[in-house]
Amino acid sequence: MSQTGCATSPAKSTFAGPLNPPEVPLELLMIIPTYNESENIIGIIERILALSPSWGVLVVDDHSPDRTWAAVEEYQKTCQSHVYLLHRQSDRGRGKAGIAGFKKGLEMGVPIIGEMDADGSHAPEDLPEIYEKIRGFDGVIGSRLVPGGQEEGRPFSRRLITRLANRYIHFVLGIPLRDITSGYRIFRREILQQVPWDHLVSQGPSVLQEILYIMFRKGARIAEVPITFRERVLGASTLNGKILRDSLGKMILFRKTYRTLDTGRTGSAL
Ligand SMILES: Nc1nc2c(ncn2[C@@H]2O[C@H](COP(=O)(O)OP(=O)(O)OP(=O)(O)O)[C@@H](O)[C@H]2O)c(=O)[nH]1
Ligand SMILES: [Mg+2]
Repeated sequence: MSQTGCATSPAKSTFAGPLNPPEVPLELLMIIPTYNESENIIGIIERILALSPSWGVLVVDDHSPDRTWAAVEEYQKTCQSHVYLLHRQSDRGRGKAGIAGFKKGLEMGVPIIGEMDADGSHAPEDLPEIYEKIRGFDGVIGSRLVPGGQEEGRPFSRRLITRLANRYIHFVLGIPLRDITSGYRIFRREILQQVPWDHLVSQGPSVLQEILYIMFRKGARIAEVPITFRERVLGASTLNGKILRDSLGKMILFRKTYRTLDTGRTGSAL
């Protein structure tokens, strides 16, 4: 496999592109953090690649015991598409994986960078509409909670938690979006460049809200597009009650940390 990049920290993280890189320039890079997603990852990659030759994926795997990273490496040998792998061998975590992915995407010079889950909850087929919407905006969120948005196969308790968590975050941080907990979103590199990636407070999933809050304090314009969110079918969830409580507890810390970031104009959403 050809190394199209270099290790971000010696021997702990390796970055590689496809064996036969495509000639078409990369316009959209979707970061997919993975941990034990070997049953899901190749299907998701293929569904994204089928949408446009100038769209690609960056899988950020934390040395999954089920060897998700090895499945991606095998795929890179045969495909002629923008498929990249950041294989992190220490420092496990959804939050840190996302941060490493955005930093790598910025380093690669990609104009629009997004993130989504590997478990099928975020349908690649919603991506064209999300991408289309970014004209005139700094970012777009795939939203379950705007008109037209849906959740399929989710128990009532999970739907309730999503709604209560969003109300709480909205109350504490004042972010004018409905689905602040959505992990399906894309951003322009100009707004991503304003995020202090090496100094974020979050280590876990609350990084999703921390990034959005920083962007809003800096005046970002973010839109929401309805999506149908589907409950995971294969593999196991990594979310638990402790992670949820820790994440929600972080919102007050974000408020204290970033309140003074205001650049004079306030972010808006449509
Ligand atoms: N790299 C990396 N990815 C992770 C880690 N934990 C979770 N992920 C990935 O992050 C995404 C979201 O994780 P899920 O376990 O589906 O969590 P969730 O979507 O909040 O919870 P569910 O609704 O139960 O699916 C998936 O693609 C996971 O594989 C981790 O420690 N490292
Ligand atoms: Mg999930």
